[in-house]
Amino acid sequence: MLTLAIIKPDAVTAGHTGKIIAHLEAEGFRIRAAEMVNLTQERAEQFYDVHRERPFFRPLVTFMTSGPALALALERENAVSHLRDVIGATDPAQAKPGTIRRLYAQSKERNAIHASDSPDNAAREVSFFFPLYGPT
Ligand code: 3AN
Repeated sequence: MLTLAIIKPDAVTAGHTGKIIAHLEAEGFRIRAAEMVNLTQERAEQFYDVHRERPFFRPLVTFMTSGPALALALERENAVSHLRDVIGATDPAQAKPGTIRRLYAQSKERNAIHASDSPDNAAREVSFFFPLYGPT
């Protein structure tokens, strides 16, 4: 099973990419596809379309287009739910010790990593970045 992660611009810019990849590999995820992306405003809006009406939508799009981000298609048993456990809560202050967000995130917005939140969204999000990969 595949899921999508994005190492966000805050973590890439801070030089945490390698440590986060090592953390993911240690949790048994295999990298099946990877691309450093500079999201345009249009692409970021499309990706976060479900959040369009939320108050944090505009700043989120601005943040996600502020620098390079690393999109990863990750494979593992129970990939979606395990990755959600490994990244921790949206707010790093609420994230459990040892989770990626607890270790590397700065705030609810600058929270180091994205992970798909359901198998349906994982399929949509993997093909959003890796259309040649086909359905998961
Ligand atoms: P998660 O990334 O944990 O699935 P979502 O899907 O609720 O969280 O939110 C998507 C993204 O929107 C988050 N990763 C975060 O960057 C941003 N976000 C969510 N809630 C807030 C908030 N209250 N204030 C600022 N940014 C937020």
